[in-house]
Amino acid sequence: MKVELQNIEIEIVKGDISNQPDLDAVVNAANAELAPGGGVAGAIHKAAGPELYEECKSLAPIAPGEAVITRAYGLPNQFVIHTLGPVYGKDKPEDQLLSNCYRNSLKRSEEKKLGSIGFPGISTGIFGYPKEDAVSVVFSTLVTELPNLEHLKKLRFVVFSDADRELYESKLKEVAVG
Ligand code: AR6
Repeated sequence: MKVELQNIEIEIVKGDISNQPDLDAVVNAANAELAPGGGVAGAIHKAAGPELYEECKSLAPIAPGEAVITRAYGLPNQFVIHTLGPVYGKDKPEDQLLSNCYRNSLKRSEEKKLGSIGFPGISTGIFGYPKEDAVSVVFSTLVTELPNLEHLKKLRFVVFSDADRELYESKLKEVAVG
């Protein structure tokens, strides 16, 4: 699904965040140490190779809601933006921290004048954030942030299952209708 909002193309795609060759940057659902882990972080570090963690070490640790940017090494993108989502039930207020992840990732992207970025569902895997609630936070943040984006032309949400794709699509339709 593809929708244009305020001159930015918003896409929902089922796929692997570590294999999005047409995007300038992909976002990593990182851990505080910016180390390779499971899920998204595992896939990103595996595809990028060990140099990524070497660069990450100098930027860690990060706090929930923060985002930092590195080169992408073996990934087919220019940059990786690493953000630490809240652990659901532990890091509070979780909705604000999750919103900060998206806002700060977009800030890093704008600082580098990037034209395209891909996001996974931050916190919705190992960190346990309920998907419906997370997607509501994602789109309310997006609506607030879109007017601040000068360089971004394409924003892709990369989801891992058909159920997640349908959830994102139904929320995006609500936003697109207004
Ligand atoms: N591409 C796109 N989406 C994916 C992929 C992939 N390759 N792999 C998983 N997902 P998670 P978190 C989905 O657990 O909850 C790590 O070990 C997945 O279905 O990667 O923020 C880190 O080191 C889920 O919906 O991130 C941290 O310790 C979403 O992406 C911790 O897990 C996020 O799942 C971060 O946990």
